[in-house]
Amino acid sequence: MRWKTQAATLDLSRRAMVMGILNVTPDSFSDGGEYDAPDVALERARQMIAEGADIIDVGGESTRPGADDVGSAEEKERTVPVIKALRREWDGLISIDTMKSEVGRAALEAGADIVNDVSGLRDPEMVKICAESGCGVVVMHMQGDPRTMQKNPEYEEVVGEVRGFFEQRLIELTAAGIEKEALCFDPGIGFGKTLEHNLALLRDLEGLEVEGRPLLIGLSRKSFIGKLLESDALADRDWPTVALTAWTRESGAMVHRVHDVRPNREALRMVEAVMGG
Ligand code: HH2
Repeated sequence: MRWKTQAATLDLSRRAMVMGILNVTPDSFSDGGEYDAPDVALERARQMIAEGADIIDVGGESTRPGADDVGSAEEKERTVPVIKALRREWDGLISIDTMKSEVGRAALEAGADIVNDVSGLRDPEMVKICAESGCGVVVMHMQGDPRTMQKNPEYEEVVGEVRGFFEQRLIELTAAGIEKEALCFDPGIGFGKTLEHNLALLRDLEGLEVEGRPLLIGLSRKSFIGKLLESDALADRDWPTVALTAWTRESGAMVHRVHDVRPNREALRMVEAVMGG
């Protein structure tokens, strides 16, 4: 299994990748406001790289349910200086977590390698930018939009519907000029999904694989973990995250978007050692 970005073609056949989350936002649900100054953000990125992150995912807009919209200019101001500074000192992979084409373009110009779009590239201009640049692309499934998505999500059969979305986007995006090998799909845990929907998706990750494209999973510290634990404390969500990282690796997820890099990376290596091959 390969994933192509303009910088490199990544071999994902054996070793899964860790995507470390760098939220340069004042209001992200789990770490908002902690890393929103560029030098503090850079320091956090260095720490995640030292812990073994393969990708640093820079985000300038919170997508938590009910979050306020941020303008493109502000989102660029938050993310571009961090990407530029990180690019100067690190040759690993940088992704930009954005739904806005203007932000995507500026981030790629600043040195990002991957566009991570939780809307699955709804903006046609984003499709164009990705096709022209040859960047890696994460296409995430979301029912509705961040402001309203958790109001009353409904599916007849969630796994089939998410898979259908991946199949359709693969056809549309490749027809628009994005290489198939650049695509990575993500079921969007918590994005327009109830606890039961999230669990059904996690239970059947194999059922989500489309044409050999890699699956990314983002479940780190998400609220369904709090629901299962019957606890609101974010600090309680890190160990369950590691457990689910191991589970999802065994089920085939090859990119893991996490806050706490080291324990999740170690869990991946343990599972991979047992799986062999
Ligand atoms: N989840 C969040 C943000 N971006 N991208 C992908 N591909 N998959 C995800 O599951 C995903 C994502 C939400 O988490 P976080 O960034 O920690 O919080 P916030 O949205 O508040 O910034």
